[in-house]
Amino acid sequence: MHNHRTTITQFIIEEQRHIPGATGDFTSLLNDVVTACKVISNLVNHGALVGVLGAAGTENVQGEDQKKLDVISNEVFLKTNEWAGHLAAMASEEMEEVYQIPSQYPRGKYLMTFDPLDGSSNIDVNVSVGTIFSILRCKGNCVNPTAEDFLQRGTEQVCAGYALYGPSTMMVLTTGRGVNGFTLDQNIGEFVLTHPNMTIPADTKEFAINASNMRFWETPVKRYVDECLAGKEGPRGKDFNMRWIASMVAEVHRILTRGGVFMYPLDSKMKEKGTEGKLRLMYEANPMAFIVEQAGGAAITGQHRILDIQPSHLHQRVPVILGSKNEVELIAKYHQEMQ
Ligand code: AHM
Ligand code: MG
Repeated sequence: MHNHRTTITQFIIEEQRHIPGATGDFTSLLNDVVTACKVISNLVNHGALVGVLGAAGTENVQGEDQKKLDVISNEVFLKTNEWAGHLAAMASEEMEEVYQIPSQYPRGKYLMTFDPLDGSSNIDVNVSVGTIFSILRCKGNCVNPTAEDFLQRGTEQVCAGYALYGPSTMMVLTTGRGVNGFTLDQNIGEFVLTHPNMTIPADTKEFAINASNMRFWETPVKRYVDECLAGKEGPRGKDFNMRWIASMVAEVHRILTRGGVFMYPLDSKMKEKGTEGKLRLMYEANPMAFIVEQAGGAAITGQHRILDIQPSHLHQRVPVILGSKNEVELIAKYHQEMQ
């Protein structure tokens, strides 16, 4: 007998049935997001064969060098999502201004923020990269939304997700009713539910941080990592393992799969430069925090829960510490003790 598998389309339609008054708009929007991720996955897979690797020769709003694939993925995301009438506007890590829906298309009731290709500094060395997105309701001006309309707390997100372009392409989603993971079946061109109800173990023996910044860390982070490194003989009484992929999507995916802690904390070098973190609140921290919390984990800046932050600007950066709940709570305690 044929073994029925749930496709992402079926899953989203069934999810929508739980939303009172839902019209099908949201299902349709998510289908377009899925299509965009499939297109990007295909480009990433073919890499040098289709000439998409290497530098674009431009900088984004953050002053970071853009890769060709950053620019192409951004374009794919915009074009795939602009026409259907579900969105009022989009905002991308790669674009300074809010992207208005072209005038020939109808406007919808949702806003979307995205990082089209996170971890793209890894792309030329063929390490996993991903796309991160977050969907908000448009509450104010839905004709020509401004940056202000996007500045909603992470708790307001309707949906968040990421696509991971790794050995297999996966899509992981939450609409606030748990976290589910889908794997792209290349033979049928559909994402299939393979990881229902993903949960993060509360304890872990694994942490992820860029240790080259160690001399700039603040005391609580230094204390936490030192105690992990002290292993069995130290205050934690167990040996820890360390990982750093430099690709947040791959890092969060590992944590969703087997637990762990990911940290990109505030440090003295950032403070000197006048920035408040490395990762971006609207494109990276909020969607990942929503997913991690929905999977039973926690996500903080050190001092605060990420999802509670009232954003002050579109490209705001924040420190990020997320993953297994008990570990994140311990790091939060170390921060409180410092105050
Ligand atoms: P990006 O959006 O420009 O790719 O930057 C975000 C990435 C994250 O995926 C990753 O965790 C971090 O930057 C790695 O930073 P570093 O190179 O300092 O280790
Ligand atoms: Mg990014």
